[in-house]
Amino acid sequence: MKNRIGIIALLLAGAVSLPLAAQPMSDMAKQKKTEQASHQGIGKVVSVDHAKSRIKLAHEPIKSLGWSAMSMDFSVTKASLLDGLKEGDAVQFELGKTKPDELVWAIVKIKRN
Ligand SMILES: [Cu+2]
Repeated sequence: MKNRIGIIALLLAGAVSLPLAAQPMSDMAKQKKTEQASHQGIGKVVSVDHAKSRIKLAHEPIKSLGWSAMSMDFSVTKASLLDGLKEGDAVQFELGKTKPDELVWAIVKIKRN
């Protein structure tokens, strides 16, 4: 009798935990896809750190990442991407969501009203 209750408990635990275990896996797969994808952003240069190959941008919402508008730092793949960029410039940029930072691999000045 005790064994049977144990087996029923195991079956119940399995039935409950399986769907829960499947959830994070599909989220991880989705997240990996997002990280590899390229995303487009528009924003304004807040500051440029040429020595560290970093740029702070006040960007508009980026729907493909689910981001609202904010100011944040980005690393760039090449220091030369930052050449000619200065505070206040309007820019269009392309980024990937990587660890530990979002990485900008293309950035160009744009004209905005
Ligand atoms: Cu952001």
